[in-house]
Amino acid sequence: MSSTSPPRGSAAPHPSGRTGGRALAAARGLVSGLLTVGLATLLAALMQQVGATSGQPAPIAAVSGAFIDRTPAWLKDLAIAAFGSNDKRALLVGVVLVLAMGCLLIGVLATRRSRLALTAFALLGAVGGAAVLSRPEATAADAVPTLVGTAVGLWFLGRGYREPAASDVGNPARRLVLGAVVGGSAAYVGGWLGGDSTEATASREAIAREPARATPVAVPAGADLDVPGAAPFIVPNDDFYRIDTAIVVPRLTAEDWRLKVTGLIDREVEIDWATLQDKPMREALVTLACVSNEVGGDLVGNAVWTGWPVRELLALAGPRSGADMVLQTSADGWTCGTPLGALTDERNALLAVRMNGEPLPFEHGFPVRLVVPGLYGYVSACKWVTELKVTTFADDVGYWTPRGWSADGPIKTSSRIDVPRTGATVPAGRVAVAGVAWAQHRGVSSVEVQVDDGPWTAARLATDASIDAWRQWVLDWEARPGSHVLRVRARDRAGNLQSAVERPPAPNGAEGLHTIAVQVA
Ligand SMILES: Nc1nc2c(c(=O)[nH]1)N[C@H]1C(S)=C(S)[C@@H](COP(=O)(O)O)O[C@H]1N2
Ligand SMILES: [Mo]
Repeated sequence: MSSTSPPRGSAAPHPSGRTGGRALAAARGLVSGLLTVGLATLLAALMQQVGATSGQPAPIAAVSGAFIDRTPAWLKDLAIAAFGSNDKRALLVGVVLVLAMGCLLIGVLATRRSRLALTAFALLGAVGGAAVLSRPEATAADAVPTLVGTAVGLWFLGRGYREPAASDVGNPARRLVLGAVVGGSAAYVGGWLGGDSTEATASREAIAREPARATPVAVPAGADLDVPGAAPFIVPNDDFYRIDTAIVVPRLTAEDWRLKVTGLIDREVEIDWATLQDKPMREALVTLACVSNEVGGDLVGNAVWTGWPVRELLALAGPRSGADMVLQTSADGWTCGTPLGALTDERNALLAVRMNGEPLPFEHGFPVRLVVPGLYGYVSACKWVTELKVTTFADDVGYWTPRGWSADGPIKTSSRIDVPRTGATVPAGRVAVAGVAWAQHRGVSSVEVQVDDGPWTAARLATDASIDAWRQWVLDWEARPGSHVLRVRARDRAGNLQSAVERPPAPNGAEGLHTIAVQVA
């Protein structure tokens, strides 16, 4: 291999002088672009899977997204008129075509003005990177895939024109094919891993810009006690626990989403996103809890959910007598069986479309999921929901039932100490002991704390915001030096005292009192 530059000005001994040479040079530009985009797409998908980025799309999608955001309304309308719901796909094709043209030209340019060509290529990469960074919620890490992809593309392009013509005729062509295969496979795998995130991201961002039309929920001022270190009353989306079986998070567009009601009903009903938007939405405070949560664990969280009561959809379908369960199915095939009654009674069982005011994050079920107060997630909170089959517990089972978990999953009255942390050393004197307690759809009526073998002392409760939401509590403890054990228990409005008997999560939820050890200095 030689590092000699091609002769400048004269193309005589170089293949670019011939038509075949120029085609080869153009192809080299194209393959360099494919490598860049392919590797950037793959890397973006991988980084997104491990949570290293904020989940911004690869450069092509980002450029398209940035373009949409800056498109005047009349052009948008024109595009929708011309391409209908394929307008975003048309835009993507357009961006790819323009990029491909640019790369072809750069490839040809590289044979004569190599430095200019490399600069132009780097500029294209910079535009892609800038587009990624311009997306809402983007962080610096989101630009890394585009940077790496551009570096590899530049290297490939630079290598190509440095190759002396005499070396071997088969070699450059073979290298081009290899580059195209690597770039193409990376793009394919990246696109698959990213789950077609391009259109889905654009779809979600468009919804994020729409105002939420719902009767707002009132969160009373005293619902959050603001004790440092304790869980906030409303858990931000980014901090919310996530549990599902999805290796690749489904990324649907709202436009492609459909939900059908089937089974033991009077008439089949199918709704799409537009239909759902016209329904009267409401906001509700609901605390989700995972049946796998250990005593003291953090697989529980509270959020404001916006949605349409699912009972109204079921009423349109008309469940037949004899039905006692609804088998919910997700876009990725996961299922759960929910008691029909919990979806038809007066509670706020919602077809949720927003979480804390934002469109559902992809990880939490975009575009639509179920949120059912009082039931563990594994029997109720289907994300990416696509079908509700009205059926019976005798005829159907949800995903987790044959895997050792109960068919029924009402949430157990529970409580947790957030501060101090177990094992902590605290100064003697007044110490705030604080945490949360939950008894969804029954409501928490009291929380008590016990220090060592002392009496159970009532904690101060935060203002009750909803019987479906958790409740913060705090106790001012006069801490004396030494080792101490603290435990907590809650009582619900139905009169149940939290169970002190220790039971593991399987088959229907852990029991026992959260107990911590602290040192007082
Ligand atoms: N499609 C789908 N929905 C699902 C699950 C799943 O595996 N797939 N897991 C459920 C379980 S076990 C819980 S606890 C909740 C968690 O919801 P979150 O990830 O939004 O906190 O989602 C439920 N919905
Ligand atoms: Mo769960």
